[in-house]
Amino acid sequence: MAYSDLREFIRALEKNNELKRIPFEVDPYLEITEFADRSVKRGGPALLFERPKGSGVPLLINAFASMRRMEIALEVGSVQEVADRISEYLQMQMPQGLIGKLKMLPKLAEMGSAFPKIVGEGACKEVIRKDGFSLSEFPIQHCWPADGGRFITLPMVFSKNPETGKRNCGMYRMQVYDERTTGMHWQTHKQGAEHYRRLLAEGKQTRMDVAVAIGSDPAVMYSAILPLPPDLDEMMMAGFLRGKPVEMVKCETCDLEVPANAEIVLEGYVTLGELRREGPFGDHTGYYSLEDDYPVFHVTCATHRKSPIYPSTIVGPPPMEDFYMGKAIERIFLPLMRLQLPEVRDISMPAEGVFHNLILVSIRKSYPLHARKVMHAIWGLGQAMFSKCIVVVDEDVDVQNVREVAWKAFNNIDPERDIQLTLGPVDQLEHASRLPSYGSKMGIDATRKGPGEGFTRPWPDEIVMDEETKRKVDSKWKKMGL
Ligand SMILES: Cc1cc2nc3c(=O)[nH]c(=O)nc-3n(C[C@H](O)[C@H](O)[C@H](O)COP(=O)(O)O)c2cc1C
Ligand SMILES: [Mn+2]
Repeated sequence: MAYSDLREFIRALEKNNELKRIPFEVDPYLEITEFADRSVKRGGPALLFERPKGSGVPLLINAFASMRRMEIALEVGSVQEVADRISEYLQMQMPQGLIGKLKMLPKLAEMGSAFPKIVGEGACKEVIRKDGFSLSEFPIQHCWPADGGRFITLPMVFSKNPETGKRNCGMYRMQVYDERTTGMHWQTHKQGAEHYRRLLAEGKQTRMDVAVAIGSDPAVMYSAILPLPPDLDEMMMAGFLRGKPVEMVKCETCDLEVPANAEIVLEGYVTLGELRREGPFGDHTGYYSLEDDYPVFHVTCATHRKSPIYPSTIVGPPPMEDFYMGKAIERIFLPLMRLQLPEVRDISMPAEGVFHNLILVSIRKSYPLHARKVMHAIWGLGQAMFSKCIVVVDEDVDVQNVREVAWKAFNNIDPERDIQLTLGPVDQLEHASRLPSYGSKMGIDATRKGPGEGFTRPWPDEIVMDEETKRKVDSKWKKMGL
């Protein structure tokens, strides 16, 4: 019940034969990437590099890189159990109206006694270093050949909303510039960037406190990537996921709290208005994301366990570790999406669509242009707004089966009529749009059309063999030894 920290998770992976220790020296400069990439593509285990070149700190990678490992991380037999748990809470007292339903989200966490707890001390403070430390002590990967440098790839970045005081935790990569300075790659649409913008607009202070935790129990680490509504505390969601409140400790040098069980904590600040070139970085699109200007994180204090473990990941041509993390999000968030869009039966984000490029949706269609309504709703729904292409099919199509979707969707569309083009915000990693964060989207209505949509021709039936013939052939088939 509820891993106490990263080490306990590592032990669980090991017990399940899902982790391999690498006792010899491997270079965090490119080499670890090649190990991790090959391993994930071949369905191999998580890897614990005990001797990363140039550092005394072991490096863990691919800890979430399969559905089985996601299940171990979330302590379930199937990720669907988490979705079912959420559904149960949602069904307990269905509130009325959209606002009521959104208000239900914090309730969810409350019911699981998920509120984080502030505690006086934590293992993350076994060693406290306000001077004489360097980021170069950690085995921070240089992931791909044309990367702009070394990047911390699995950080939990904590900040506070200056207006509401609410905490946020997001996973935003950090490029190492020197011993105590990194980039802070929170993209425009993310909460860290929103906090930064508000503080800058207020004009009352010159710095924004930021704390970064690296390595914690898996529910806490995973919560950093969840597309939660703004001001919904990821630590509450983590508490709900692990079934036990997350223990937080106050930082030494800034007004923030971090998970007490963290392996490594970097405390510091971002100077408002200070930007620096960040990237390029071999990204989860399978392409290098281009250089751009991002805020700079100054580390004022590093705290860590006596012998910390540094968790990392790589992104690149799919599928990678983040695909499995995203697949679990797809399952866990479906009940929440269905609060507002009950007509949605299932959704799927195939690996090749790298999350934002493609989402397949099956719906129970009830009225003309229903598929368009669903598209527009998805384009207005949290981070689903990034969806570049949405394919909407009828409920009898299994969206987990990409071949079935392609077969039926291409059969069913009259392209001129069924394609919806629109403009909207696009993921900052999108490289094909005419401007950064500004681009078009395409929805394909591949549902069956009816007279209400001006379609009066008969619609053909799908080909299915009758049961009697199948039975007859079953026995003859066996007789033939086929
Ligand atoms: C491995 C990994 C790396 C990520 N890197 C970034 C990043 O550099 N910048 C970013 O804005 N989002 C990144 N994300 C996605 C965010 O973590 C995700 O959108 C999260 O929901 C943001 O949280 P927020 O809504 O609290 O800002 C990454 C996700 C993963 C799984
Ligand atoms: Mn958030």
